Amino acid sequence: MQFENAKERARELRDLLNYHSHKYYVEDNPEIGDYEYDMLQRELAAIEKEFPELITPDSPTQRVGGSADGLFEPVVHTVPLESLQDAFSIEEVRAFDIRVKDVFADAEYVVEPKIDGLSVALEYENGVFVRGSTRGDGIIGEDVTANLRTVNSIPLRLKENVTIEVRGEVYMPKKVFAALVEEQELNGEKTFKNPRNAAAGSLRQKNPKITASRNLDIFVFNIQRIEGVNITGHKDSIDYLKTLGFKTIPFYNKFNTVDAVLDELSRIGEIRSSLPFDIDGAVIKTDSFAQRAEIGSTAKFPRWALAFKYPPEEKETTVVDIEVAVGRTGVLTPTAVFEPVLVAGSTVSRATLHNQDFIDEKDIRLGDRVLIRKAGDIIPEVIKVVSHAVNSEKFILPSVCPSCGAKVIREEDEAAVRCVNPECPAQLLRNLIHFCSRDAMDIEGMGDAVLEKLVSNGLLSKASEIYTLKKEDFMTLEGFKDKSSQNLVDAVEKSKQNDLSKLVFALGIRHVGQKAGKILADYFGTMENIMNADMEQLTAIEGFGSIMAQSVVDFFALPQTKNEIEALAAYGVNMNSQKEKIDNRFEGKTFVLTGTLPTYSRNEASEIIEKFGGKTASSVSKKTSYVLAGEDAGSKLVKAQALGLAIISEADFNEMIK
Ligand code: 0OX
Repeated sequence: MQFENAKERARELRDLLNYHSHKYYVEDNPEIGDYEYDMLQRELAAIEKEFPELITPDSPTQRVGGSADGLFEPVVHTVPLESLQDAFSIEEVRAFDIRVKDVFADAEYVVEPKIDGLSVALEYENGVFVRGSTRGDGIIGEDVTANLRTVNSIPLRLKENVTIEVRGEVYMPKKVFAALVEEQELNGEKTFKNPRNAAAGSLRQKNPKITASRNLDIFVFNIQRIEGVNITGHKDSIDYLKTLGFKTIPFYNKFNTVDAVLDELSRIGEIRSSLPFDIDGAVIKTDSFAQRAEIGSTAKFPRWALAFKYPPEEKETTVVDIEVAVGRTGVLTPTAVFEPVLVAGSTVSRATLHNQDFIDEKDIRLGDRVLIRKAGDIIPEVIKVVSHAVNSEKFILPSVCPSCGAKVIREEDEAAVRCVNPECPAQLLRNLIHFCSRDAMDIEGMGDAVLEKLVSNGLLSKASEIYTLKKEDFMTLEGFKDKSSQNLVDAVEKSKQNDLSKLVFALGIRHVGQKAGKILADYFGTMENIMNADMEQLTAIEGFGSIMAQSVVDFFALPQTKNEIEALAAYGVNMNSQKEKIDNRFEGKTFVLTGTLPTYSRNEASEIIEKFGGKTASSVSKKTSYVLAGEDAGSKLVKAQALGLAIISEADFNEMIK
């Protein structure tokens, strides 16, 4: 394609894609299907690949993949992002109205939902999105432009070429949150507590691809500053933001009496649980900007606005059972089972009771009437006991493991009661599931169901036995044929080559997660060295506390551990770290790689740095020790020069590692 034609078509495609993206993400009213959209996007990407000079910052192809450089740099807000005075009662709302009406008897109010997310400022120059930042303390926030670009409802170009800064609330829709928590639970990861934490965590990712995968959304509700446009009231300003292409706060009705405001507050309270996003209240704002200026602000809040907070919805129900389950680490976890009740939009029938201390503190007993709510409107919890059942008794966790019958123990300073029998079947199955999971030995196909069958058929009683299983063993399982059995044998075989870090994590040592597994493997190089490590050596490792160290020492002191490791080694499982240390000459040093090096790839250079005990980081900061720069080094080099850092070439680097 000729350059001129390409230029014209690229412009056309950008406009088309922006139009359809707005229809889909902002208006929720798509005109074309996903397939057609993808085709247009692909065509634009192809043109931009051929003519990179045609890429514009507002191109829909630029949502993900922006550089992480500059991420989280401080941003001084030109107009502070103020916070709101809270009110919890009708009286407080009436008092607010009296204060406002005292200054302006004709004041009108806008009532809008208070979205439970995190506030951000979006800056546009001549209609193009140039920077986005978090609220921070209202005065200084952090630059999260690359991550905000991935939020599809944030327009990269506005429908008018205005220079404007707006404020909005980034949030995670309830459905997206529920799916994310489910995935985190499945992967055995720590789960986010509520959609707000999830949104905040997702926006502060170093990798914009992760943010993109989190499906965040936004509601814009304020003009922070604007050039050359005159708007006199809040409602008009939101109408205008909508015409620019923003996804605006979903309802913002105007009222002139406090009674009408109170009615609106109850209306929002009633529909709250059916909204697809979390709100933690409603905001009442004086509409007229001139009146706002007169009414003014205190040191902390504007006097012209108020946040009315709804109490979380609470319901009463009966505890019909308290189930006790044994986790992979042997911890006994009690769960209350209720008569199902509808709370905050969904039916609740279970809630964790955490541990004996939690049960004692609230004195929860079988048959009790209890008050429950959903924390963060999602996770059910027991608030308190309303009344005990007649003839009820205190609930005490069993003294023996419900799975194997072994006596359970409660260690000092620990809330948890634990079964420590290493042969406990409940732990066995969970240990095996963990052993085979993706971040551990990554044995594809060895999921919960297969392992459960192998255990119940008596084919598996410890992890090392996985390596003795034959094709015929798998073929005894229901639904397993020649091919599927062979696939499992191959997957088991392949896992023998895993790096030591995966095996260390797979062993399921208490307090040793994936990261600690890698630290141990990288530091000691071989399983033998790890097994022989003492407290002194372990606590000397950065990032390794005494609790972790003690747990490692205790684990390897067990005779059954030694037997397991010997068996695994005998079956050919790799016991060495690919990252064997040469020496520690780069200890405490951080390298940043930039540009193309004459001989090493980035990975090769990083491996070498790690072998000498150093670290690599992706962005330049004051903490960087060396910037290893090759050809075409870009902004990182400029920044390194500005900071006066040591900049070295590959030749210098080779000298250092001689
Ligand atoms: C929200 C929200 C937050 C503007 C002036 C003081 C606070 N979370 O939905 N803040 C504001 O207003 C700002 N409005 C909102 N709707």
